[in-house]
Amino acid sequence: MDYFLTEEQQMIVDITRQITDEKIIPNRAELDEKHQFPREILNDMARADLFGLLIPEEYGGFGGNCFDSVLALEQLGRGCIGVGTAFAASSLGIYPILISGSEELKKKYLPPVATGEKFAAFGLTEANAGSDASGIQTTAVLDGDEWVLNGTKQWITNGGEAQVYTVVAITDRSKGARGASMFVVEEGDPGFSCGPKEKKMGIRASSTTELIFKDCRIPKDRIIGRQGTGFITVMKTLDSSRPGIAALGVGLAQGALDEAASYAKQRVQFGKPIIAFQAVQHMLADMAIGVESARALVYQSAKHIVAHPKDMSKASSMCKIYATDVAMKVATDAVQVLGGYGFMSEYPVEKMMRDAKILQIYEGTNQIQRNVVGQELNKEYAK
Ligand code: COS
Repeated sequence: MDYFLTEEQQMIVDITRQITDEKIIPNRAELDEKHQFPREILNDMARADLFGLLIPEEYGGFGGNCFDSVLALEQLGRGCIGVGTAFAASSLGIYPILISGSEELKKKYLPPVATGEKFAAFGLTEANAGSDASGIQTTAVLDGDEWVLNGTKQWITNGGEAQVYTVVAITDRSKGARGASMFVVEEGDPGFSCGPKEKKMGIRASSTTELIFKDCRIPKDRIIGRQGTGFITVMKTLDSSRPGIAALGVGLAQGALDEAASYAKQRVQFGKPIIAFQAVQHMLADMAIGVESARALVYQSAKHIVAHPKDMSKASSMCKIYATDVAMKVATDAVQVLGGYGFMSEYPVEKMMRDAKILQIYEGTNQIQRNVVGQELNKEYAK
């Protein structure tokens, strides 16, 4: 369907489509098999200025918005959401600085991330704080001119590969959600290390590790925003980034539909290509309806967020839920259309099905997202 993109938006699609077709698709199986971080592809993306997409021009970026980012991530997701996640996690890592950081932090950290010279990562989750994000245990205590961090973050995307980490820690436990603050931690800071790479069901091209803080000392001015505003920054960060996860879902679903439809045209059984059988046609039709309706909701949600930045939670969660549930369903059905071949790793749909699962889990499970939508509806209908 035609979404009447502007010339600039079409350019973003064209650049990311080319990188996906030429660099990601030919290499995705090997990256998955070797659990290999896609550094070369990310360097290609840096040369195409993609890391600056969301960063304002005054800090060396392209000055794009949520809709631009959705267009880029959809294309990358069509190729491999492991690569797409590594790319998206760098934006996730700098959102807290963009949203709440001081001018000094912006000037120091945004330009090298915009050029792709440095990668970023976002540290929230802990062993006992997943959906219950305000239950984190990591602490930060002010000691003279330094903050001292202690604790362990879990399942952090780009862990061990990033140079800039935005991390949330408790600065005053008595204040609940208002007692958390965010900080910038750099690779090489004393007392900071990353654990080994986790072994995962999918998105194996992305790196996932613990972040370990043992009396990690960082300068006082690395706090992001005011003390006590960390949880709010985290919530706004996730509201901003979830449409990107939704876009990875649209891309993955489109890729799975493409594979299923082209297989169904060439696979002959009972003397006919299987696309001639209504059972297969109906599956493909439902997949296409899912992809197109998810795309429409993601695009519209992104446009709403650009126009109404103070009213993003519901749109962000709605599109994340819908597009990632569609991605899981379409990838599963694509495996079914390919039958036994779909179950084999020489066809890409098996990887797509494994990869799709994380979309329903990370950046807030789809169950928590339904709570967010429900709470927003509760507020709307109280008016
Ligand atoms: N934007 C701005 N502020 C927000 C907000 C949002 N989207 N959501 C909540 N807040 C504010 C609330 O207004 C409240 O502020 P006050 O202290 O002034 O009242 C504060 O944050 C606490 O909110 P709430 O009481 O709703 O927090 P809960 O502890 O109940 O948690 C959920 C709310 C479950 C929605 C939150 O913990 C969450 O998003 N969990 C999922 C985390 C996640 O995505 N993890 C993935 C890790 S990153 S890959």
